[in-house]
Amino acid sequence: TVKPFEEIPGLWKNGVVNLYNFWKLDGVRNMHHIMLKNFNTFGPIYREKIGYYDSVNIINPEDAAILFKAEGHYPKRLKVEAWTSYRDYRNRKYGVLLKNGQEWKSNRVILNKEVISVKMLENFVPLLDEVGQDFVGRVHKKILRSGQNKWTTDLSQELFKYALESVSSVLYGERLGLMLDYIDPEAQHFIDCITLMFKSTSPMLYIPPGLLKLVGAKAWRDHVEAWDGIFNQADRCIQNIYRELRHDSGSTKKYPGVLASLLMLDKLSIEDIKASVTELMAGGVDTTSITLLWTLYELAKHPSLQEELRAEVAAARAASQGDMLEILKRIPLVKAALKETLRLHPVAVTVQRYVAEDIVIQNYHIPAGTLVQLGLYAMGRDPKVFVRPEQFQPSRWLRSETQYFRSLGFGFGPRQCLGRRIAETEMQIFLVNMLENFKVEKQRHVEAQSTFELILVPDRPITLTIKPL
Ligand code: HEM
Ligand code: 2DC
Repeated sequence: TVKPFEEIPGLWKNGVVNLYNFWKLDGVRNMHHIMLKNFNTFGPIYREKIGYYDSVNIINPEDAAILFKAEGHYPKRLKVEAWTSYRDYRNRKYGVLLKNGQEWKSNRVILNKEVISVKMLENFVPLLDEVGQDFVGRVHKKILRSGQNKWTTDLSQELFKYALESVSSVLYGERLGLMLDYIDPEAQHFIDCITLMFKSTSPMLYIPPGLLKLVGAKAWRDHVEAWDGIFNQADRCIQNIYRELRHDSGSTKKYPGVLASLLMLDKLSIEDIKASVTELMAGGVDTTSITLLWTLYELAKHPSLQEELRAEVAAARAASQGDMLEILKRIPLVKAALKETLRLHPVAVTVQRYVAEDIVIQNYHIPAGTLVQLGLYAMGRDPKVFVRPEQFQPSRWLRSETQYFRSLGFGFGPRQCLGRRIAETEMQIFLVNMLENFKVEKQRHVEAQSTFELILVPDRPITLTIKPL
């Protein structure tokens, strides 16, 4: 017989006491480790309440399948109140990230065609490849200037610029020029604001932003300042395109970018377009850059694997006469390496849904409306789910090992990451270009871990050495 909801193990009876203990343990930055510990203590399902954050947590792929089958027509993930509060405070529209229900669906369906459909790849790939080539050029220059025939550096700032340049070129069909020596200070400010925005969000998962605003807390002030910077910069970019479009209304055949396509399509209001394009621009920086940093880190730790990837890329290039769209169809191991990176170093610590209907997981009844979280980080490291999970082995994704609900780094279903196609393509193109030109090495002793700053990021600078082939 099915056990009642109240019997799910875990600490959920006193949210305030739990919040106090959580804070003492520096729980905010360790939320992924605490989840691991909780699954060890309570088993594959536990309930938790910290502050006002009340959830049921699961780890098994089979249970993930049950969760996503109950997500309904308008899947809803955890409401990040800091983000909605800012928009309410400044009277800005929610984009697709924050909308729910029918309004979310109608916006999302239109955005899907322009942003995540496979058809768009032929438009995106040339734009992204140009950025990839410019990145290679920039690295060559740095190596030359060092006078040592190598470049040793913490690449994160360079990768932020690569990611922003990439997503901007797809959104606006224009380059920002971030691969140059002198970059627009506004663009650098935008990058800093995104990092601050994520960082200042995490405490507000547990303490309502309304309260922090009331007492004038720093987290809230930082958060407002960060989003203000993000919206100002995005507004400037959007205004530019809007003005250009009025002057010559898209007469040329050249692909004009996501924003101009949406404006010409005329199916969403300008305010809706602005809101979602801003979210895409902000969502497109730290996510892909940090994933690429982790990938380079793993490839530096595994030199023979790095050679295997290089050989695959060389063969793909030869078989495709240099056509990048064709190359991308011939690099399964590179794609698997990115999957493997997201298994060990996911950007999102969980994927969550408020379930639309009553369900049964691990023989417990879970009523409709409950917030259920799949612990992505914990699942990726669970030996019951992945053979030798501690090892970075891209080939596991190419063997017959079952993949059933195991590759969820971008979420799942109709509410999955809207930027997924851009992210994947941008990262693949980055790796192709880098592998063809450079070898990546690291100092033996530094072992980086994840730390939670709303997204999971490396807990220390990752210093890599790049050498020409
Ligand atoms: C949502 C991961 C890159 C924009 C999400 C979600 C995840 C995710 C897990 C939630 C999905 C769900 O609830 O099922 C990632 C990862 C990335 C990445 C791992 C890179 C490695 C990007 C990029 C963009 C972007 C490059 C923008 C170009 C968005 C947006 C949503 C979203 C707008 C909300 C979609 C909606 O609610 O309908 N992402 N993301 N992401 N992501 Fe990404
Ligand atoms: C953070 O407990 C931990 O892709 C919380 O590009 C649950 C949670 C809810 C929503 C998740 C968030 C976590 C991590 C960051 C995600 C976000 C949904 C979208 C966002 C995964 C797991 C992200 C990074 C978007 C951000 C776009 C935005 C800045 C405009």
